[in-house]
Amino acid sequence: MKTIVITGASSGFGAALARQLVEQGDTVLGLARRQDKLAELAQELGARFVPYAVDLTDKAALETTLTTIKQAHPQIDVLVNNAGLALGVAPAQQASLEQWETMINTNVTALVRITHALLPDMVARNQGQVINIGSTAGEYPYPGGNVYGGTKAFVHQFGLNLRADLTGTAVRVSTVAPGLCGGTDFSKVRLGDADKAAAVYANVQALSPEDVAGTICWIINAPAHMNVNYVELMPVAQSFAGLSVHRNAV
Ligand code: 8X3
Repeated sequence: MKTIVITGASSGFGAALARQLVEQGDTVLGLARRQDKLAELAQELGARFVPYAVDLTDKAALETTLTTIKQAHPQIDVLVNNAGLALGVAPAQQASLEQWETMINTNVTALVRITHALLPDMVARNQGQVINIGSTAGEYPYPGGNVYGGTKAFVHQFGLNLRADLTGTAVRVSTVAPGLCGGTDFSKVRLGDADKAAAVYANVQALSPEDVAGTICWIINAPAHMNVNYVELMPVAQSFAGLSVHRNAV
């Protein structure tokens, strides 16, 4: 039975994963900003879900929470860096700098800080696992993806580079990169509008948070000698649109 830290645990992939892990007997330390959502999940899942309300972009608050976690749970077996968000779909030349910075602060800076805090103990014990949530947006560019896709490309490469540094240890690192996935607040947050968000998933059988959580569970339960470097998931309904060519009217 493992002790597993999940960021962004109060909803979406994080909550779905917490449910599956508690169900299989693991203990989940769930970090999220929304205290009320965390409390609801704690009520549902019982003592094996331990909530930690914290704004991951607040450096001092995050440090305090991580210190508390490490004191209470000296052995963290798995870190799932799930918290992340997309804000806006405006082209780069019209995008909000504040939104760009918010995405970088959560998707990159917080992920790096948490990994930096928890990785050394895993290496010292020669046992542990880091699983980062990437995105198809980190592999395939699309209009309006600018900084969001950039942050996820960072996540993909950071995971591979961690593996390079961890050669010779038993610590594993994986990236799970989902494509179109419904049943979360992702598009509502990105587009700032419930109707526009609903339209993204209209008449499409998108991935579900449970699909993504099941993949993460499979990685966690994989044999200790096996490292899943990178898994990309898409619904069958999603595919590639090819490269665009702009032709000047002559
Ligand atoms: C989310 C995938 O396609 O909505 O990370 O950008 S997509």
